[in-house]
Amino acid sequence: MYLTPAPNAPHTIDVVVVGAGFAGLYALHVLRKKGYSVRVFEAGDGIGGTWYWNRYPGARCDIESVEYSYSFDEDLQQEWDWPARYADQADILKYINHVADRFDLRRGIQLETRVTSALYDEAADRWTVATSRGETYSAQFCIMATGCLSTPKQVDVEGIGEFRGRSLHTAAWPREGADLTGLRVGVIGTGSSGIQAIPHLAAQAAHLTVFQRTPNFSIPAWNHPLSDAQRQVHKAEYAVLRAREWDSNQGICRVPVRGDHAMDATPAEREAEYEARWQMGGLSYYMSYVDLLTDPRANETVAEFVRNKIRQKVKDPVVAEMLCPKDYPFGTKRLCADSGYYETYNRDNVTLVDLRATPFERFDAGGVHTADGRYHGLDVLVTATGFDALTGTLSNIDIRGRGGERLSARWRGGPRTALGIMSAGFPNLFVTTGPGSPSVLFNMILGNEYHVDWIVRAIEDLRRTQRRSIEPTAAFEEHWTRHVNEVGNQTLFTQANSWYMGANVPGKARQILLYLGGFKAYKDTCEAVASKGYEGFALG
Ligand code: N01
Repeated sequence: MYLTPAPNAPHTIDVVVVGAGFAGLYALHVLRKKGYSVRVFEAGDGIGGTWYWNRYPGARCDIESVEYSYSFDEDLQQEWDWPARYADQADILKYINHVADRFDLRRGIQLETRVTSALYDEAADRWTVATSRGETYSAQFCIMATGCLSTPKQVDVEGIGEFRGRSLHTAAWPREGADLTGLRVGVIGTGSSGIQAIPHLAAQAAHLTVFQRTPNFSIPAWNHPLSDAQRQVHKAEYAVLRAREWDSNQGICRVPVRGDHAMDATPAEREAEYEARWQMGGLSYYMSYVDLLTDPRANETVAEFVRNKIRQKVKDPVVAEMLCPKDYPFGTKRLCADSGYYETYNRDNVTLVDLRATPFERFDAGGVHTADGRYHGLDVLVTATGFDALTGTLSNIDIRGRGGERLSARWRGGPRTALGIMSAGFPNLFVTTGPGSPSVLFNMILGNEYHVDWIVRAIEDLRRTQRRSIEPTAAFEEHWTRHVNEVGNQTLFTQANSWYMGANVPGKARQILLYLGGFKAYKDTCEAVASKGYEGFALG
């Protein structure tokens, strides 16, 4: 509870949470149960974070829903029925809304409110948080539950503004949908969003032109509805499944996890393994041989296996080769899970344009000229160009810590964090699934639960020991940032121009944004830090 402040005085609360996605809702739930006054600010006019904004046709989770769901409440697990193996965007949003109602969270959330700044007041050891509605809040703690993929990257193609047809971004799809029936549609971007949307766009449009800069590896999702019997089996297995997830590196445990090396296997054994993973579908290759993402020879064996699958699926051999990724290692751009993606190129109304061979030359009101002299007339241009991931949203908020130092300036050469949760000079400011944590390489829902639990334990420990603040030492932050980079450099991830490397946004520092040592090692470190009285952190 907080008292209504005098005019122009800030509202005084314990914790400000920014973002009402999976992390923000869980933070609100846990903190409120422990008696803290909390306010969650959300820019959208609904809750759900990434699942609120990304409502493009075909948007669907690429982790099985029985795993991609909250684990913190057994009753919630038992009462919720997932309709399909991989839930679509609408069903995930329904689930999030159910959680908000079930735990009475809505009264703690302020929608259509963007946090514009967070300024640290050193004398008071508090954050002054300003919102787009002109309010200010004074809070002892700030939790940036802003998500990893929440600032869409607009397409950076010169002259694209000349196009006068309809423009749509997959991460800002109209709530009422977009009827593309009978229209000439172009799509730029063949990452997870594009690959999920393209079969749906092709089914509606009169003609679909896919402008591809880099092909991606995509594995069939083999999505299917779940029967009551299957749901009952899942519900009975939850306790065991969750225990395994918390003890795993990826937090995905419904497929076998291997610990051996592809290069120790015979070609026939590898072929059998890759075929079995193909039949399991989705992201299961990440749980296959441990050397796939560290040894280029091992990586090439699986890359060629998947390329051959593409060649088998796509009838036109020229188009098939255009769709085969060849200039970065398999899995170092996030694998996609698709439903009928490659088959879409067998349709008569779909054209694939290779932008590497024939780049855009000039947009005009009705379409675009490419370097081979062709003109592509378009009514609608869909951009599926991704996000300024992990750091973009935080940089867009004016966050200033000790001495007025801006977080965006401190991170200009690449983010520097302790455990991916805090940054030196920014006391009591926490980030969930932030840069330098396993983040998107671990089951995101569990990763958010883990971070919220760690943060709330730190807040409780401060209260218990009558301290006011926690902040990493510069030395520990330096150590952790170096460690994240050293581990990253032992993998093949650094060879791809991916958003994992910050390489998708012009001008962004190229640095691995994720901790690649696996969740198990990461969790052990976080637990050791906490149990040693927050070793590496200064308690004020
Ligand atoms: O974005 P991306 P996304 N000219 O960055 C292209 C999660 N997600 O929204 O590779 C031409 O992957 C760019 O080309 P290139 C998931 O973690 C999950 O698809 O830079 N092309 C690339 O093809 C995913 O990894 C789910 O050469 C341009 C594409 O745009 C993450 O979100 C579903 C260009 C961007 O791909 C991001 O996926 C959807 C330009 N100027 C998303 N600029 C599921 O759960 C960019 N591109 C299933």
